[in-house]
Amino acid sequence: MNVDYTLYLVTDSTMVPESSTFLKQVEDSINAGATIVQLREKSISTLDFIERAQKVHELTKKKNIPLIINDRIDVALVVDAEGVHVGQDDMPAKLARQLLGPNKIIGVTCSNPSEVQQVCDEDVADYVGIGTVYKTLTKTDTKTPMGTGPIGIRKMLQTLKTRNTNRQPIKCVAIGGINETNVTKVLYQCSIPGQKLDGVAVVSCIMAKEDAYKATVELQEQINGIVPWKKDGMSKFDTFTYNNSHLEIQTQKIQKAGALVHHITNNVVKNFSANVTLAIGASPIMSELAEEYEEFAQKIPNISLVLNLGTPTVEMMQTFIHAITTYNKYGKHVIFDPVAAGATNARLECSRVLLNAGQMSVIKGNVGEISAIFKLTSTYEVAKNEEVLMRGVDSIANLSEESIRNIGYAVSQDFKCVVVITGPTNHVIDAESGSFAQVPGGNKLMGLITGSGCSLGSAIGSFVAAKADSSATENLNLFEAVVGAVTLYNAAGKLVGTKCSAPGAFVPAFVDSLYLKANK
Ligand code: 3NM
Repeated sequence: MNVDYTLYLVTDSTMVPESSTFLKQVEDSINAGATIVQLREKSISTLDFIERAQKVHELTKKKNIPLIINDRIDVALVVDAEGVHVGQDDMPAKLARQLLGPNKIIGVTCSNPSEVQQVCDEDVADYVGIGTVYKTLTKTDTKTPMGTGPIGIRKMLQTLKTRNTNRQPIKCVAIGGINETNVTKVLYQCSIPGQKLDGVAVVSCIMAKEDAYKATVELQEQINGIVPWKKDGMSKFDTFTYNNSHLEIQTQKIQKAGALVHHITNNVVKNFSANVTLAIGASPIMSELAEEYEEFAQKIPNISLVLNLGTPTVEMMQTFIHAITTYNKYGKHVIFDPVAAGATNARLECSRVLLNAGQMSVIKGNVGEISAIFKLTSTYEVAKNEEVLMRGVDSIANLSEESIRNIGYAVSQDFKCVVVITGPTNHVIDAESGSFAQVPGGNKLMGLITGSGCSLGSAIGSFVAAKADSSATENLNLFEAVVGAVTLYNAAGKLVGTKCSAPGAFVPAFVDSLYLKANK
């Protein structure tokens, strides 16, 4: 049976609005385009379950879509449903297969890579339901009640991919907290090269809606529509050599466009970062007032957001999340600096939460920080690189340039963003287009002043914000904008290094140097 898992409706009779009935919700959703239905009833009698299953089966048969029964193999057999779905504590899939024979669909709930691995090893299931993607009120006893986010889903997809290569694939749908506002994000972010979701499974965003037909149509439109998360197109090249004539074009554009860089950054670098932004020709906004973010992101055309994890607090995390979702909503670029992500597990967890909360355009860090983020990628378990040492903010890892680039590539691939790894040589990587640039470092005095790394984020923010100027004729892409920022920043550092021998005087000289280079 060729099953379409695209929009998988899982029923729940407890959340049907008063204005409707259970069967009407299911029928409306089927008529509006649900592609497969699972009858999930946790607290009704066997007799009622059978009657309900028979009625729902009439509806699904009319549309020629499969009916899957949750947990109850006996009910599935009685109504001759097309399949069953079992959880980890239900009847083992192997036994279900023995009872149901080879032609029925069997699905299994999985919450982590080892559960997926087990399904792969047993090799009797047709699909896995992987979750919980995001926190949900529908099922509160899941193994990951706060949600695995796309990061956790990608790790499960990696396990599935290993099994699926060159074989009849086990299909997969994601479940948990998916709705019309995040479905395109889920489909975009929950994918790795060679393995994507076959669909999404939803309960409340259809069953609890006043108009289940409209809710289903809306979801289908989102699923079939243009993915707003997609980055702008990029040309293909192996190693990108930055043309200095681009720099002039880009810096002029920053000034012409009135680029604004909204920073939510750490207490140590605020002043320096604001000065760097101004020197380049953009304007800094240092706002931690969440209430104004909607206005910024909606009303200011050339604005970007720099998120810096330097001095995080519990309250700041909420502000960060609000900022990410708001800037994502309006398609504005977010630059993420996971400061000291490798220093403590708590900081890595902050990074995980933020990376799960939305889509970053750029992740920038030193080798230690990007190596920490690498742990969150789907390839980490496979590639476990024992050489990678993490010791806080300092880049101490003795990694080869090739290993650094591979780590950056993995991060870029999973998080679908441009990655900048700073150091004596800076690496700028975009896995999607296979673009890679090496930018020579600035000056070693940059390592002796606070904020030289953080303020590179401001430079990137300035270039990336200006890139959004649609009136400009030059079509420089995101990757090129980032390379431009890294080039300017380091060239300015290098220039100062020739005149300055100590860190104190370096700071003002560096701001001047940036200004002069950007205003040539
Ligand atoms: N299984 P909603 S989450 C039935 O994580 C179910 O395995 C889950 O409901 C899992 O779409 C879930 O309303 C409920 O968030 C999902």
